[in-house]
Amino acid sequence: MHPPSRQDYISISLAGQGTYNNGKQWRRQSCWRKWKRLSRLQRSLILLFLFMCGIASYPAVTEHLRGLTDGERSTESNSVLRPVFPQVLPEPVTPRPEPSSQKKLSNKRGPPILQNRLQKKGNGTVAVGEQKEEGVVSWRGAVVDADRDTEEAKEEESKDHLLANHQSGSSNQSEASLLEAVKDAFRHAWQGYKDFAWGHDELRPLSKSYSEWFGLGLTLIDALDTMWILGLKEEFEEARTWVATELTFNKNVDVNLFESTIRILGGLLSTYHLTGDTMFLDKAKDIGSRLMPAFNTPSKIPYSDVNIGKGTAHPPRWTSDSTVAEVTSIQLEFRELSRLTQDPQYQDAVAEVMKQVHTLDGKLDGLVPMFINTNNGQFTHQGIFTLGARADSYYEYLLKQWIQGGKKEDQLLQDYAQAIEGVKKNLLQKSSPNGLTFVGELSHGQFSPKMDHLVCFLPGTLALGAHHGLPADHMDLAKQLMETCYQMYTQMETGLSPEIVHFNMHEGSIRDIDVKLADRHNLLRPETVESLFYLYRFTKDHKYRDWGWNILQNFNKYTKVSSGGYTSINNVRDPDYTSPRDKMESFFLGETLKYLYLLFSDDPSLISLDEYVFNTEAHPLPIWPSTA
Ligand code: DMJ
Repeated sequence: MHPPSRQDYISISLAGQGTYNNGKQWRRQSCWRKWKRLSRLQRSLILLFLFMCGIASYPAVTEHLRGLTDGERSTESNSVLRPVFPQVLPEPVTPRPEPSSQKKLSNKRGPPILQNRLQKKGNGTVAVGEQKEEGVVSWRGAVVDADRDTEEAKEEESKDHLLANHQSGSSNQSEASLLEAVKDAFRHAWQGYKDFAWGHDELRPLSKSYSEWFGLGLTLIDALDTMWILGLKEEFEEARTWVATELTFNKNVDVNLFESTIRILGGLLSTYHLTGDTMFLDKAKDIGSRLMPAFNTPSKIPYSDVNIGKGTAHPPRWTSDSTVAEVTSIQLEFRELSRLTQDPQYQDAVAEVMKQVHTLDGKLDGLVPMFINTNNGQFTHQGIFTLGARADSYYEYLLKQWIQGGKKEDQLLQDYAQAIEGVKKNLLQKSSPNGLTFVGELSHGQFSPKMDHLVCFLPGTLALGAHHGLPADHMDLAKQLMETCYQMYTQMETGLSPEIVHFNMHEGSIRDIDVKLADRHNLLRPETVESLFYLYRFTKDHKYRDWGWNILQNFNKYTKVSSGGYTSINNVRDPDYTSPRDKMESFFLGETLKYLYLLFSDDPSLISLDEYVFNTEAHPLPIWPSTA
């Protein structure tokens, strides 16, 4: 079914009925004549309208430029925009090459709705969901392919629609049916990847093609342990064969140290542990050793990028800085590689980073800035503190390294505990009117009520800490933040969270959460369902499952592509017009669906949290035995 055609823009027609055969000159004269004919009142109204449009778009655009987030390292990498405040964010990411066989999609930025809605088709203006070129139609935001068998598509749509409209939760369903729903979602996502992107980094489900980042089969590797945990043996075996026979790291390609560590090295190590198959360990050793040149810097703080074929490393073109979260969130994986290979070089390299960061000036009550210089080893762009992009997993890995090492490394624990106190003191506030607890940001002493979806890892990490003996008030805070993260979903018209929200703090506000135009996208991110998994494991409170169930239904309703795969969307605020982005991030299979499955499982021994610690890409690594 096609959505009713909509007029989502205001048209001011200054041209007359005449033809356009005299070119630009004619148009300019005609417009000027028409303008002169308007009354003073009419002209003033038009000018006022244009002025208001300019004012309205300014904050959203500047915020968007300033707020390039972690995920946008990968998703917006084609952009050449520079941030407005270069002292905060030196430059966006390295462009990712698109395969030449693919049609280039527009990578324009700016308010996504306007950008996509006004695409011309013949003489008319159509919504992107109506575009037939790529075989896509949109029905109440549910994405289906035009070339799909109609009956089959209708049946699936109505199933999703029914489910989404019965968001009473998961309580009246058996554990088996909940687990099966996640398996269905995985199979559907996998089918799309298999059909259109096999062996490539990411599926582009609408254009039925793929995108490359490193050219290393990122989605396939990220998904290996998820398939194992979900018991999808056939799919796993096929993927294993590809890894064994096709995957090679002997490639002249620049990879991001952090992303390839958490997704590739982490994915291979965890699959090795789950399966006992040494082929995965051999591959892990190969990529691990190829990443080591990143640490050859004057300060030993690693560069962001490594050429795994040439053995050379370098910072981004525009700076000699690395991101703090990136250099401090590779430790679990490198430490484990050392333990398995009995070769200390990996652990030594990442321990040196932690040692230096521990002693650095420029922290605020244990909170760290977002950048660190690879020449002098000092923090740069100081004075800005966030639990979101570029700092987030620093905090996560303090706690998790401590757990991984058997709770012996006191410095890690102290840094973590101090940072949580720092969060409470400097970043925690309540919204109005409903008093939602949220984590904002601080910029040179100025508080901003901005919270990235990425921050929603924090309830889970706090709960994990409390489970491992940290103060009980960490659990209280975890529960409050969990509620807030869920509200970020449920208060949106699609029931899916945007990338970034702003909380209202002034008395008399009518709603707690605002979303700027440029922040309305959803990238199928895992952080909220990740935290729901921890909260449910530790409390057994069924509301967390219900919440996860509702989120899954909304992913199915608004992001599922019927010809296979799921897509990120641009607009969580309009169920009729979600504006799909045509990209399935590898973490949807690596993390989001895995955490949903674990959330719905009542078996605490399925990846026991007393035996495993998840890396930041949801790959479980063993907690070291006490003799290690
Ligand atoms: C993942 O790659 C990891 O979870 C990372 O720590 C944060 N960003 C994405 C998921 O949102």
